[in-house]
Amino acid sequence: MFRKRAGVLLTAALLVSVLGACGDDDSGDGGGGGGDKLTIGFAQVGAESGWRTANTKSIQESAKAAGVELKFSDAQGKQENQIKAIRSFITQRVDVIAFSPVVESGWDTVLKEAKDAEIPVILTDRAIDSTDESLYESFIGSDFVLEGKKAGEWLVEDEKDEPGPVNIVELQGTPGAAPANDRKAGFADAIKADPKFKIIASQTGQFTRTDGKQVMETFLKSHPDIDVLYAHNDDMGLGAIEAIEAAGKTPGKDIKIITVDAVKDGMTALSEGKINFIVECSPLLGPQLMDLAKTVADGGTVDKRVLTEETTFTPEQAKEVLPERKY
Ligand code: GYE
Repeated sequence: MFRKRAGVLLTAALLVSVLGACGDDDSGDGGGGGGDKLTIGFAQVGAESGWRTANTKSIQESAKAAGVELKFSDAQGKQENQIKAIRSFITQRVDVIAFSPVVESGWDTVLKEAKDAEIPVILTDRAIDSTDESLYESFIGSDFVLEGKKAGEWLVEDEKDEPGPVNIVELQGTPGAAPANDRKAGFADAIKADPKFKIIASQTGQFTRTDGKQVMETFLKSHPDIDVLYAHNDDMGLGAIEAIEAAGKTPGKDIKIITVDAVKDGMTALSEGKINFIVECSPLLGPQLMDLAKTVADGGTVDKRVLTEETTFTPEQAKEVLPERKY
């Protein structure tokens, strides 16, 4: 289908170059005006966390390196803004649309519009909740359920000789976002076999430092007996550390802290023993996204699911890798 559109475009480009008599075009791109440079419209979630900042940088830098024209839009955490951005990319007739869905549901209508316009879509970082897999070409990103599981499994192992109860508070990501839903589910699954693990409070901290701090303050006020904090990202964990210290407690000792992401600030806190364990989630999706976009734009086939490889870190491991950590 896309080949057909490419064919139409090529014919149009040829017509333009003939009609425009632009004989002095020696750029070598053959398009008589840069017409065959791949254009990607990317609708980003926002700038809520260190992870997101690193992800944006990765996408922008790799677009530049790959000679791709990137139309970048920041949705400031709002689904309606992302939908608007996607519609504008359709109107501008970009070659490929990529986006990281703020929430999982509610995408079918706008993605059908992209499909009708024969513009391929690549989901980046987060999945959508739709039964129609034909609405996108590929989904590149992490396995968030597995990340939650790794967090829970570490805790189970770390507490194996303790009688319990182990009182856990949880800071969830943005409500309805795939990483919030899945990291919650994976963690719950890993701890469920032993009733000594009790999630005594669980609330969203919106993936931000400010909200992480605020919610942790309320947790600390209503629960004097918190043993563990599980935060769905580093930033909320870092905000919570401020609240814990302000309450006169020692993060990493009085309250064990587990987070997800492994961005530089998180890894620094881990190396200082303020966080006890981090599950890595890589934001460096740019280079693979460019490759996928080029392939789909050329009419090639790509894997429906491209999984990111990730590890976990203890304080000792954080100390080792921190000097070379790029983000
Ligand atoms: O973990 C969090 C960010 O979707 C994987 O979004 C991403 C998450 C990441 O705000 O820090």
